[in-house]
Amino acid sequence: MGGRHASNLTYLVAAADVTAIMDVDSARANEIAARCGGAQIYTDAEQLIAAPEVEAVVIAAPNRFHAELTRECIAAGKPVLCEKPLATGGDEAAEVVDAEVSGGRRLVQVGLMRQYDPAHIAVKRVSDNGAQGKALVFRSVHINSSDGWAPSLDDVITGSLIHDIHSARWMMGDEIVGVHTSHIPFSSDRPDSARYVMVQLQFASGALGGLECNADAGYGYEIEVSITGETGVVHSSPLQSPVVRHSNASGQWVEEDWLQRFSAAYINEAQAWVQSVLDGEAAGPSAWDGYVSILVADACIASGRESRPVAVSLPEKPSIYG
Ligand code: ISE
Repeated sequence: MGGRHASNLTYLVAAADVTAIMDVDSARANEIAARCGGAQIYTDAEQLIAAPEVEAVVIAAPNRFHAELTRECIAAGKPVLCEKPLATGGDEAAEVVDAEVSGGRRLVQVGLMRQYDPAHIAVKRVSDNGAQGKALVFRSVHINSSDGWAPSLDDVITGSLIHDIHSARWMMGDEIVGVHTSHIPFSSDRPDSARYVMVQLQFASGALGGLECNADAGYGYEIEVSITGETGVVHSSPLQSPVVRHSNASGQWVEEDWLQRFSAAYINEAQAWVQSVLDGEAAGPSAWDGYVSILVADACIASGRESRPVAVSLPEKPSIYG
């Protein structure tokens, strides 16, 4: 992801230059720096964050470093785009929110990039215009391929379904107040693994939601979202590629992974972030959105482990988040 963000910021996003790269893999750091026109290589993330030539920071480190590095950026007063998840748990995410609130202004955008995906935006726009009546049910289907890696229930929820949790909140304009998780393990001797996860959502308005994730579909990568209203349904096309008819056959290319499926969303996300840096006002998915998505994810994990519905209670939203 760091390499993709660096390329987007160098070649496809206006008004930004990549001036510094840090990676524990020095060969990869040098390759990306060369690709970005000769950025300065750092071996220490804190030094990169503090560097005067660095005005804003993208964090695409392993998840366990996200919260700490984001707090470092906040302390340095530098805008930061932190890849999801914001943290590895609710308490750690709350510390990021507290640091930002203490500073008195938003500096953090979280990499919940579906908010910049044209297909998701179109579904939300149609639902918001009210043509289908009141929104009753949100659904998402997340088809992934794990390339032989058998993810745990925690991995699937915090690494994959975290996107769908944010989509549910953002697209419905509603808070999630209850979850109920079920899953199918990869094998009976790995009960904590998760090949298929289903989560039922309850929203504060009384609306319902359903999230599904196939962690190892074996054929490609697909994402579909839909909102059912009182008089109709609006849903995205699961595949973005054109339909090809040839030799008495018809078909579509199924994307390989999220980098292919969301290539435009990542560019739109980075351009919006750079514009927010220029404007001096953070926008997009906030640290609060990142925090709430993790609180919901933690509830989904508890529900799956204990095979019971789990309520989600949210603290009061600080005023800096609107
Ligand atoms: C990956 O880390 C992502 O963020 C993708 O957007 C998601 O679809 C995938 O399941 C995750 O593993």
